[in-house]
Amino acid sequence: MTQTTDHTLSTERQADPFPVKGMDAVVFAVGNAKQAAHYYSTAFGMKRVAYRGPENGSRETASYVLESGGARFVFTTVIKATTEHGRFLAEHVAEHGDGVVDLAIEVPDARAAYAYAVEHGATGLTEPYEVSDEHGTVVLAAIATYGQTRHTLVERAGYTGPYLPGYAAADPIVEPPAKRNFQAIDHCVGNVQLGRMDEWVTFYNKVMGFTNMKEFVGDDIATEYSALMSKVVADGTRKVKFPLNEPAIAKKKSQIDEYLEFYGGPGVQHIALATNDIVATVRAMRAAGVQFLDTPDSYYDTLGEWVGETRVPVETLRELKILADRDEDGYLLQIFTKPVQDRPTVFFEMIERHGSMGFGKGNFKALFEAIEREQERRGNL
Ligand code: TYF
Ligand code: FE
Repeated sequence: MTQTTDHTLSTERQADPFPVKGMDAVVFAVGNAKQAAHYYSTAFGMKRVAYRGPENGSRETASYVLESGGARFVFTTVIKATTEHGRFLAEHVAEHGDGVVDLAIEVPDARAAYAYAVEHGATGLTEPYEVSDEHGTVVLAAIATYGQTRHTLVERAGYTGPYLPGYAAADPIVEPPAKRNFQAIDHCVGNVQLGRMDEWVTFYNKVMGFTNMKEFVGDDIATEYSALMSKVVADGTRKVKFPLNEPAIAKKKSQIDEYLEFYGGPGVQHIALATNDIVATVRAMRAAGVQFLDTPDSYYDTLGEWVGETRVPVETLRELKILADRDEDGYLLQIFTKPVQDRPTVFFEMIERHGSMGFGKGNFKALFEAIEREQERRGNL
């Protein structure tokens, strides 16, 4: 009996050396978390569920926890830096502007995940530790990834509180929309320096046992029009997907170079959010003032010929500037916001998948041309 269980466990471990449950949270360090939380509530339709700040035991930082279905964002700011962590956050905002400090991953066993990662070459930032309150116990650990970004490994083991011990439940900032704009984090993209993409792909292969997905932007596409190279790594269940970009030496200045220059190094470029009604989502977000990249009409003139039947008529896609792509598994609809802060750094993607596991390869030309038009408007091309 015991032997059978042990055997099953060990073969599961062999099959997936680094089991993950999914993305736990995307943590942003920002200059003004109160206003960021307001923007993501009113413009993205997220719902505040928890808060931690001077009113409940944190004199140094204020953090707002917002959710939309299974997607969780945390906005943290420094009120008065007194510890190393506070100084780190303050410096992060000074150097990078508003950005992502942590792509937190939920794991079934944080101690095992941390041990595996560090054994396979990860830099440990925080050794596993327990935090408890009346809702239960959580185990946390953290490892470093590209730039100043980290992965906190979160073991929730039945924890029932609104976020983590130390956080109090909090009311929504505004009444959330009747229909949410998105329900999950689809993928999180990192920009790394020229020539470093493969090192980071290998990092995720070794440290987390992530495998490469088939979609990538190679030399051919890079020099033609994209000015970047890209590969995607994912966990065995494809719940956590991390594309990695590096600049390519092309005719024009790479959008990745623009990011690296203004972010001050590698970091998270975009977060893709999964929706099951991209038309309603884009209408609601546009009405709330979110700006999306433009797509020329000519894109829609030929779209129907190659993309085939989609849930949304081409005329509606044209009206809202939504992109579509098809591969052997199905199709996807996607759209990209402009950068959401003054620096041309972090942006978002809204994505509605119908079978396709890809990232919109068929749209790379149209998309990268749209990004370059924006780069030109900023004087960075
Ligand atoms: O995540 C992806 O791979 C797609 C395509 O700067 C993409 O969303 C890649 C690079 C980029 C913008 C979008
Ligand atoms: Fe994407």
